[in-house]
Amino acid sequence: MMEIQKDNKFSRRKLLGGAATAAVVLVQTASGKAFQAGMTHKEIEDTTKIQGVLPGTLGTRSDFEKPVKAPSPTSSRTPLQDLYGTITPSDLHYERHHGGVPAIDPSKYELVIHGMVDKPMVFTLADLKRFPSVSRIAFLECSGNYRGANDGKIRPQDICGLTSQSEWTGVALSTLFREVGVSSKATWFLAEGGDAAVMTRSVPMTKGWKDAIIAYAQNGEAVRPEQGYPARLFLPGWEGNTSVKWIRRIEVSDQPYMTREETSKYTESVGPAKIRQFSFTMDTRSIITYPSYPASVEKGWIEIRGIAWSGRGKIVRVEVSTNAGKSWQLAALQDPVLDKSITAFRYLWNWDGEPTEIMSRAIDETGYVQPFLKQLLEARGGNMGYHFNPVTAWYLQKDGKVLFKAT
Ligand SMILES: Nc1nc2c(c(=O)[nH]1)N[C@H]1C(S)=C(S)[C@@H](COP(=O)(O)O)O[C@H]1N2
Ligand SMILES: [Mo]
Repeated sequence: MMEIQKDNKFSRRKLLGGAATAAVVLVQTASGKAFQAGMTHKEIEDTTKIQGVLPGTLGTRSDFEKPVKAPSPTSSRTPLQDLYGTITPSDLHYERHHGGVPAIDPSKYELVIHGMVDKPMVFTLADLKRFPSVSRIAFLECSGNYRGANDGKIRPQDICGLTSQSEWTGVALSTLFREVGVSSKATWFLAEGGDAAVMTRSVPMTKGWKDAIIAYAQNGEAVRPEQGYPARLFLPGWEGNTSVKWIRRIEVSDQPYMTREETSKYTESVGPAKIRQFSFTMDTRSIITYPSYPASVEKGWIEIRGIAWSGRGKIVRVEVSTNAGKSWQLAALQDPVLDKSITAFRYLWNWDGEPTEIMSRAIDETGYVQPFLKQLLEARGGNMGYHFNPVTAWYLQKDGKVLFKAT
């Protein structure tokens, strides 16, 4: 920050600071050769002295901004610490696929609905788009969304970057159920993907009737290939793996199918000799995204910022502690606070510069309180696995460096 002197003069050099060298790069990459030739450093710095870039066919991200996903062979994590608000830019939506991203020609795409129905039917993409559409903003989260690190050098992206939020648009599955005439005796349906993993999950009909969407759009454009182009199942608030991408078949039944994904995977121990199966709902969670590793902070006013979400409903409260959990303060929630959606929160805090731990915990409309890691490990008999939503703490060192701390 810079103060303007009383005579209203201030140093341009100081105001622009380190941006000067980077500005050269911007001009060269974005606005082409015409503006580079013969221009002095000073002229390039002054954006009022040169013609800017002309309108194009696609927008670009500023060359100064480089948010990126963190990919591994199985997933790619959203850079939560680099984002603002609650909608994840589509190219930064996390990815999780078991057999890679298939290339599906939308003109050949078909969705079959059969089983306990009056009229088995095949829907093309155009057919799906002819039905009345629905849109809703909701988060998606992988049930395996937790990481820790003993050295504290781990970002929100690494800890829980397998969550993202979009506005999803498509046709309500209930509309298609009516179209095919689902039997009143049906209790489950199988959702099958058209990828190399042929991912399959059994879903209770109640969810299908309630709020399931066959989504063909995401944040105003066609669903991205990584998210299931040309259409995916989207089940608000439920573990990500049930939102089957590249959906090609729905079979209606009166029992679950016990697929590989719901027997060998996606079950978790709840005690020493008990396993939980069909644990669909994502629990309430929050994380402070600023300040967080690898940021550094200075003593004085800090706006603590973060996100909270719950698969059970709306977030009603986020509490922040700035003294390692000894006492808790209410954070302000940013509107809109939507059902099964990421909600932004903030808490203004004056740091005295002494080392401390800051943390947040979310409470949803069912009264569920986000647990500490210790509580989760006790309840799960020491097993780490799916559905880990612990309170995340950040340790502020005296030098202002911020490190992850397990709770
Ligand atoms: N067909 C298919 N659907 C799938 C998967 C898959 O591998 N194949 N992965 C699932 C898992 S484990 C998750 S967490 C979400 C991830 O959705 P995203 O990649 O759009 O974030 O998709 C689910 N749907
Ligand atoms: Mo997942």
